Amino acid sequence: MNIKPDQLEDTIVRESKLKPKLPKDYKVIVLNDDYTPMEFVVDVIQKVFKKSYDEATKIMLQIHTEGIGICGIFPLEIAETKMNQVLNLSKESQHPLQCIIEKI
Ligand code: TYC
Repeated sequence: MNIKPDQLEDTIVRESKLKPKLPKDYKVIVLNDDYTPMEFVVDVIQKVFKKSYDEATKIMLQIHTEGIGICGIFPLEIAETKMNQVLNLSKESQHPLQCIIEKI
């Protein structure tokens, strides 16, 4: 592109405005605690993240041993929804299970 100096600023502004914004992805992370039953965590992971029993069990054990586990990666709105689903299920059952989202 051959741009004269007086066109430069305009071109930069236009290009940055036109550039399509890529959606940013977020990790949905479930945290370990000492009280939530393992079966409950497996059940929540299966329901919210549509994982098989075996896959959900693997993730739960990873959280249990490492302290945290990634249950999935999604665009912001979906990540927030999934986090809130985990937190609501946990609250309903009076478990302290925590879930956060983190930008990649
Ligand atoms: N640490 C819990 C227990 O021993 C089980 C557990 C696993 C809790 C994963 C939370 O995200 C979690 N009962």
